[in-house]
Amino acid sequence: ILLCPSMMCADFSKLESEMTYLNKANVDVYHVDVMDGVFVPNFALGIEDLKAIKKLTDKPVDVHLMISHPNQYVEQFADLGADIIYFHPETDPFPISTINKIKNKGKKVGVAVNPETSLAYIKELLPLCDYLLIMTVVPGFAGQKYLEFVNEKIKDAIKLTTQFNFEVMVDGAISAEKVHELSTLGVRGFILGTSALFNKEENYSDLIDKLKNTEVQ
Ligand code: S6P
Ligand code: MG
Repeated sequence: ILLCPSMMCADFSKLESEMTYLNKANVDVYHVDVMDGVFVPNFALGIEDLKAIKKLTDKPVDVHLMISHPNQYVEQFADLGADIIYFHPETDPFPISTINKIKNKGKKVGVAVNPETSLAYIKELLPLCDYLLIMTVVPGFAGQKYLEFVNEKIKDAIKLTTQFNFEVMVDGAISAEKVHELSTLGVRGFILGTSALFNKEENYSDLIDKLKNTEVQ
């Protein structure tokens, strides 16, 4: 499984020490939430934050673009060193062009979908993406409640992975129990925020080791 710390939940007043501990823990991909206050009613990380995170690690970094007009910005994020670029087709009139821009930069393509977006809505994109990021909360804020109705879509998406070449990732209120339950179903990656990783008594390495041990053999 891939475990991806959601960096908007980290303490940015001590980013260097946060990243030192996360780097030592067995995390796989740093998850950088970018919000524009338009597509979602909040602001989160941006270009300067991505640069700082890149400086502090050699591990892969993704960007989750919760912004309008992602087509205009994906190349800039690729140039800044994002290894996986997730965009929301709900806000993109040119999703195939966006995918091609990401691919031409040699980066991995991630399609991110809101809880209410169906797989039918993105059927043309499924054969073209490397990762499908299924939101299990309405994007915008950390610390929300897991939306159980999305489980049906997660199961349907996993079935489609036999036909196409993408992996299923989940983002939103992912607890240790959810990592266990969903990895058993075939979900590959988990974005970890306040539910499983940040603001806990236990250190990052121990938390991550425990989560990795829930992996299906
Ligand atoms: C939400 C964002 C997510 C959150 C993550 C936080 O808009 O895309 O990546 O940061 O869901 O995790 P949690 O466990 O606090 O919901
Ligand atoms: Mg996210």
